[in-house]
Amino acid sequence: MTNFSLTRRESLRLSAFAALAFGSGLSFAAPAAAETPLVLWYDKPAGNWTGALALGNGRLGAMVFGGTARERIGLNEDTLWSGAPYEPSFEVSAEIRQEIQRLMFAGDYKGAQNLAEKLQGTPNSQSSYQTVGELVLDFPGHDQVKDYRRDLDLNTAIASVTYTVDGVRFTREALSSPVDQVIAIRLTADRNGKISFSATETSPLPVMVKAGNGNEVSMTGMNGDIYARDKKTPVVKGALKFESRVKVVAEGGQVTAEGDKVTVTGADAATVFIAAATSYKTYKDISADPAVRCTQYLDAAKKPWVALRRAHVAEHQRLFGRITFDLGTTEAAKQATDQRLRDFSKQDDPALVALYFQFGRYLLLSSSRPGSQPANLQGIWNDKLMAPWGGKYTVNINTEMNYWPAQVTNLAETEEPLFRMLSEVAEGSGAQVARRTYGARGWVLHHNTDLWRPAAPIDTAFWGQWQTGGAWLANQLYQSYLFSGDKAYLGKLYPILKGSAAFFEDTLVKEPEHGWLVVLPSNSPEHEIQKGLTASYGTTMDNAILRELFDACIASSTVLGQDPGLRARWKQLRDQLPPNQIGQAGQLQEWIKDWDTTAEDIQHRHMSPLYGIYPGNDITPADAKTFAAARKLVEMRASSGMGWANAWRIGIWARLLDSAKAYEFVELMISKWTEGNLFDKPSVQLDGNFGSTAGIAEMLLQSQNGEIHLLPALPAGKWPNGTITGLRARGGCEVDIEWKAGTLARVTLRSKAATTVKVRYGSGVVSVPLKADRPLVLDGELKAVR
Ligand code: FUC
Repeated sequence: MTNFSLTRRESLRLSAFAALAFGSGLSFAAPAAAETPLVLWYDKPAGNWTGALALGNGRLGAMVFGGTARERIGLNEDTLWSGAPYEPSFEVSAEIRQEIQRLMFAGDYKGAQNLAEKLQGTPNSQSSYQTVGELVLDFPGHDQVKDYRRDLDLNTAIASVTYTVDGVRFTREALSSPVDQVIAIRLTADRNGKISFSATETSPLPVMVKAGNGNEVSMTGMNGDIYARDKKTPVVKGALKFESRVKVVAEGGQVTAEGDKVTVTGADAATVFIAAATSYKTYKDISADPAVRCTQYLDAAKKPWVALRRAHVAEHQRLFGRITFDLGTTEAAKQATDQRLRDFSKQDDPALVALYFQFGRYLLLSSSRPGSQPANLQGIWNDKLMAPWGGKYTVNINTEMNYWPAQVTNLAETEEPLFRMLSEVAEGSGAQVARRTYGARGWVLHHNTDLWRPAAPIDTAFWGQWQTGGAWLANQLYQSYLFSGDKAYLGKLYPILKGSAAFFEDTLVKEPEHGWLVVLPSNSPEHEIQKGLTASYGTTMDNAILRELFDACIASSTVLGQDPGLRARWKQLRDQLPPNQIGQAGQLQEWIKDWDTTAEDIQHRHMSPLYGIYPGNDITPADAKTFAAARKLVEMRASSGMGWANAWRIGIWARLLDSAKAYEFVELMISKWTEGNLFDKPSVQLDGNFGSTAGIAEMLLQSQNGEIHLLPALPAGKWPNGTITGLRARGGCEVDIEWKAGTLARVTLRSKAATTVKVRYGSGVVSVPLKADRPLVLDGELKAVR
């Protein structure tokens, strides 16, 4: 099914034309911004990392600064992490577990938390994602330039820089190709013989940089060690080799390779190819040869620029182009992107919302593709050796949030690395930790993992002693099945779900007060009950996650016709979990006891107890009392000092069907929590981008309650007219929505298989049969028009 609109076809033709033109050394004046709404553009080079423009093919990341006399391009390869394969678990005695339980039930939470230090992994820190370094291009004489412009076109995933020096117009285009597995840069000028530059690479890791082969520079090195929490003591020695190799192909002029540089003089045009690879094969095997890999990548990419570019653009658009989003364009859209961000609260600029929404999709596609590593805290873009929080997979919210847009915004393929990571955790460390630390079957994952897939609790019990990270991810992947209806996928997922359930079957304990079954010891991620204390049991988030997990197991085993004998047991466990409780302030309780009003940080960033509203579906409008209590809790939480935390609030408010509040957080994200290059702030993590994109989608379409709910939280005053095409709903349906003057005008539904769907708009609900691959159009009153 193709979703390309006319504009997209036109833009495809335009890009193909531009490719030909650039390929032949011609260049164009910079297009006016308003003509190409999916472009981020700036009139100056980036001053720092958060101004640079991100490119990625899932595996290889590039940050393009757009300098003139010196261009720096930050380089990342998604398997360059510190350390080497390791397993952090060890035997913990049943007596320790029983003593923790005794202390908890006796009300000595602090004592229980202290004893839970004995459950933390060895090491109790994890690996850091590490930068490869930078490609450096020096252009002699390009200090004073005129008519400068740099941009990133989300439609083509190409970053361009154009400027004039001494009457010559120079153009550079950069891309990270998912097809050819290289980063490539094309340098052209509007006069022959004007391309002169040198290229080299640098890295903060100990490396050897050497020119050779007539037109290449290779940078070879080793990764760093994993450090203890003090960030000084090495605990796992680095053992991963890596290489990045640059190859320069010029048309005309001269190319020399000497010392640590390749130099091009007087060429008509040139293409710089950058390959990067490590010795990582799997989380257990690091025996690959990065030099061989670089050679293979560079050999395979030996193509004319036009062909490389065309294949790149086509593959990017195949996925990115599935959604179009138009909220209208105002004069504001003519400004440079950084200016629009600064002025967002002061002017009407709905097109910036559409750009920001699409940027989240762009980042996900650029940092997670089949075969790559999952998007980490920074996607794949990191300029440090010790990234903040290690740039890890923090699974008490951040990694999940990265993937919230995957299904609803029609990028299902991006989930493959996440799914693969989860199976690796489940078969490896997750099972080891379950057995050794808890004496249980199945598998468990605590609040972080990394390239080596460790599953033990880490940091300290305060942070790490939370057992439902794996179950949360398993639930999220089960949701993918609800979107696609793909039974083969469910068949592969089922052992992960079942293994997660098995762990809790063996470890849930009965609390004495009500006889409920609880996860113990646990916490409500990072939220302090009192200063220094997070340890608890039976937290609201754990209960909601486990209800969904057992439900998913029952449903999957039914669909797949497996394990009929386990269903009754899962149902029984599910029904004995603590129910959602309403506290004295009328709020949904975060913990098993009503501690919310006295908790350390009432505006805590994590919205863990609201998991049941979003992204989960444990609390629905049908349960009006709990739904109202959830709303009360969000009100108490107000806003947060972290970007991602505000992004989460968009989705929650959308699920609470409050368009004004949801919009308030969209506005807050764009005006306050977004860097010049559209990265989430603080820019050390990109989850806020992903969470915002997903949240905006939730404002326009929801499908968690067995019906396709159109425009459930549309801020009609802010976005009076709009069209979004290609959103996905659970049940295998694709949905295009058009609204005018704040009300639904038209909806188109498509499904690959014949099915009947329920469609809701406001209080109106209709049930419509869909034929396979035959779009059905309904009008604003939900009547079929053809
Ligand atoms: C969680 C959050 C922090 C940060 C870190 C990566 O621990 O509480 O704010 O996002 O993950």
